[in-house]
Amino acid sequence: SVKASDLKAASRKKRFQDVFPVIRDELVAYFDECKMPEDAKAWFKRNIDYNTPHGKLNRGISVVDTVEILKGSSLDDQEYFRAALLGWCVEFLQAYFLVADDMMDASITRRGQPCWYRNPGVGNIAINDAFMLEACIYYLLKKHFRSEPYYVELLELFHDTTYQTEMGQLVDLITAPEDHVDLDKFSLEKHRFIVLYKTAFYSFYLPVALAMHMVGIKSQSAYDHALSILLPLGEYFQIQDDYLDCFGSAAQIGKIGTDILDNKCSWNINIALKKATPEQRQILNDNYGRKDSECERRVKDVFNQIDIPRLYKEYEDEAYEKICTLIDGIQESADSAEPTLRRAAFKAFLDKIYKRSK
Ligand code: GPP
Ligand code: MG
Ligand code: MG
Ligand code: MG
Repeated sequence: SVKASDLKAASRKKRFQDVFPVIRDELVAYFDECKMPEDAKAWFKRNIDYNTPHGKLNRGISVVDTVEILKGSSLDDQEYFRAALLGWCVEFLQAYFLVADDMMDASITRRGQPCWYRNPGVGNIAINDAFMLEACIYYLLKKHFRSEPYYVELLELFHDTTYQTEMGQLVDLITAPEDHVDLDKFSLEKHRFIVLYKTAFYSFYLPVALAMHMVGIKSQSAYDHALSILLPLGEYFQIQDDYLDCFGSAAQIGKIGTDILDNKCSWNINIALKKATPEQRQILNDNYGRKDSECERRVKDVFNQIDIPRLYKEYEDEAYEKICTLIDGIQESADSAEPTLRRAAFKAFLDKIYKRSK
């Protein structure tokens, strides 16, 4: 049976998606203003349409959800559009990262379709297409938020989180050299650093902080408090991503996992290294990070012997408990001059990802 909460989530997603063509048309209209050639305009539109709207949209929708919860009442059409526009800016940032990440990770599919760079005639043009997806963010912010008192805060937030994500991506990449496998370089501490930077800031802190600016929250301690909950939430999310890379189904996650082939410092390998017998460790040393599907299979066999799926379920329960405790620590004060943090905003975000299989 279809649950009422699923129907509600579906209609919220639909409302958010309905904003997308409006935003896309604004971006494409600027190409007309600039007298860009028709073929360039068509390319840009195809880039946006292919790479931006087909994901789960959790990050984007969370901006809207959080604005509503913090404001404490539903949004009128204009408020909804502006919150959704900020949400779509997060989705443009995500699109930019993914187009580039798939080239760096030599991935095959994304969101159930070929990675953008693998489309006929695209190839390295995808590098410029990624930059253009990023540029869309600042075009939209300028057009719609330039006269807001928090405009500079929005700009800084996007710039800072982009920088943090790139710092995390740097460590992710240099910890996974293509030509030299050294599992001694991996550790759960290293993994934690990578995932906080490459994922948690942009996927969790950014959407909530945008919403906080929109409803007029100025106190730095409120942002710090939000961060202290959203970083563990982001860590949990990326551990799910790492787990699903190996144990999820491609049909569900919409992408074919590459972490073993790519020599990634992922959660699975770090847990396996902690538990492996000397014999298993030798198999991992000999087969991890080799661009060979037979080697990949041998690594997966060891992961299964160690029962990573069971250890993951244990981790997931612990992480959920820990994050709930953090959320419960929020003091909701009604008599404050500006809106304050709300437990429901964080709970909504947590519930979107708890026990996800895609
Ligand atoms: C997720 O890593 C991190 C990103 C997508 C950020 C990329 C950052 C850039 C600066 C390009 P992942 O490779 O595990 O993601 P996925 O599994 O979706 O490929
Ligand atoms: Mg990747
Ligand atoms: Mg990557
Ligand atoms: Mg991954």
